[in-house]
Formats: sequence, C-alpha cells, structure tokens
Amino acid sequence: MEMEGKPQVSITLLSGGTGTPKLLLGVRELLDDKMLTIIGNTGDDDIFFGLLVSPDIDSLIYLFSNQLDLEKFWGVEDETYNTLQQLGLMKEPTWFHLGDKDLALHLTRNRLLSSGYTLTEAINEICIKLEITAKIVPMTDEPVKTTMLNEKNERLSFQEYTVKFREQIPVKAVHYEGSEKAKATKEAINAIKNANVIILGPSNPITSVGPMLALSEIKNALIKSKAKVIAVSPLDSGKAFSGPAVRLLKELGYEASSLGIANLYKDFLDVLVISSNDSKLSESIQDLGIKVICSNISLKTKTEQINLAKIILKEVGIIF
Ligand code: FO1
Repeated sequence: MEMEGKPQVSITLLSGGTGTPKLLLGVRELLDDKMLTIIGNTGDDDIFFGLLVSPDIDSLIYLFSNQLDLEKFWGVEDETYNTLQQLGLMKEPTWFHLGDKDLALHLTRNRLLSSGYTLTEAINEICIKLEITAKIVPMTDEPVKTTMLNEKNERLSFQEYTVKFREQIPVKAVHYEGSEKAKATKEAINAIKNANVIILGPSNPITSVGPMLALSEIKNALIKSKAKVIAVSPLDSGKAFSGPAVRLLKELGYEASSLGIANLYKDFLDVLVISSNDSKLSESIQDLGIKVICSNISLKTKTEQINLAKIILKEVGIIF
C-alpha cells in the first residue's frame, strides 16, 4: 500500500475524550491527514451561553489545525478567559471554562447551524476554513446526550458530572439519551464501510465510545465491516491513564481491566493492544476470538505516541 512517501489507504478512527487524540498525534507523524476519517462522539455536547459546544469534535478540530492545548488535550493553546470573567460579572454560571479563542469556533458553528447547516455540514465548513484535510464527522446530527444518574436518581449532564462535580459523584447508571431514535450520519457509516482499517483509540469505553456504539447503525456497521478493527485498551494494570473509566466501569458492573474492554468490543474487534503489564490477560482475551498485542501503551511522550501508532499500523499492514 506504500506509494511515494506516506502510504495511501483509508483509515477510520472512533474518537472521544483525550485518549484517541493522543494516539492521533502519533498517527499523524506516519500518515497523511487526508487518509484519516475520524468519527467523533457528540454525547458530551451541550449548550453554554446559548452556544453549542461539541468538546470531542472541537478537540479534533484543534488537533488537526495544530492549535490543540497539549497539556489539557481540550481547548486552544495559549488560551485566555476574559469573556468568561465578564460573564462572571454578569452573574452567569462560569464553571464551564469557555476560552476567548475557543469562542470563535462556537460563534462560527452557531452561525452556520442557525442558517440551516446540519452539524456535519457546519463541522465540514469549519474544517475547510481551517484547511484541515482529515475528515472529521460527528456520529449523528441529532441530539444524543450522555447523562449520569446519581444516587438520588437525579440526572446530570455529562459536563456537569465531569466538570462541575469533577467526576466525584457515584453513578448508578449512564444513559445515552436520544440514541434509540437518532440516526448515525451517512458520513460516519460510509467511513466505517469504506475503511481499510478501523481504529478505536484508548478512549473511555463508557463516556466516549459508548455513545457511538449506542447508535445501532454504527455498531452494526462495525460488526459487518470487512476492515480489520483494532483497539487500544485505555487501561493498564486496572488503572486508567486519565478520567473516570475505572470508576464508571465498576459502578456499572463491568470488569475494569483490558479483559473487560475486550468483552465490551468483542462483537466487532479483531485485535486489542494491551499493556505488557497485563499480558496475563492475553489468553482470556484470545478466547473471545480477539488477537492480543502486548506493548507499552502509555501515550505521554511524542516517542510513545509514534511507537504505538507504528505498532498498530504495522499490525494492519499499512506500514512495514
Ligand atoms: N474540561 C474541564 O475539566 N473544565 C472545563 O472548564 C472545560 C471546558 C471546556 C470547554 C470547551 C471544550 O471543548 C472542552 C472543555 N472541557 C473542560 C473538556 C470537556 O469537558 C471534556 O474533557 C470532554 O467533554 C471529554 O471528552
């Protein structure tokens, strides 16, 4: 598949949160952006100050336009918060930190949505404006909202749970509201159908990948896909690299290990990359019909990001 320089194939990634963007930094060093289609989770989307914020899609937009804050892995680098401060003076709630630079994206998307664009079209238009050559597509154009049920049976939005309450609230259930009715975008389905390779990065299985799999069209397209489907476990020795994955998996009754991840994805997964520290789980994962690769799966440094991307792309025959 190697032509001149970087190889030419179609690779589709499912991305949410901060895990998959870290892997993408490595993938971008090895492949042209135009070979990549990324289906983004929109379960985190919410309205702040009257504007739709789509954090997982926006992180992708910032990553592919080389503006992402690589400390937080969301928002724009060198951000300022003057508008937020002013909003505070006006007694608006300011627990969700929208930056001055970030506002430009929300204002533009809001204008496009108000003039009749679908979310997919608005994101595509913004990608064109920012000269992004990767395709970034939302999982759906319809509202699907990840919500958390606390012990008092109150529903919290994903952003309330994550940002306002810092993931410190016990959760009884997670709902992907609207997912039973919502249609996946045709762009997302085609990206799965036409891919040579499908990659699920080390994103939170409940809050980042869960909303996408809750769309039956996406899950069925993955099951039917002839492409090799490879995932990276977000857990190492039963611990998440970041975020509440372990806590949520346990609260919802799943095994918080790479074997638990394999069980969640077993209907469509061909290969799972797990930490060398978890090699003892290999046999049980292979018993599910999934090939296991043991490796260093930390993505803290650029070298680690490139090395893990290389392992994945070699396994699927894209680089040698
Ligand atoms: N995460 C925070 O922890 N605090 C924030 O104030 C915050 C603001 C924010 C604004 C725009 C955006 O795109 C993302 C933002 N995030 C913030 C990250 C976001 O809440 C989550 O990390 C993602 O939804 C997880 O996928």
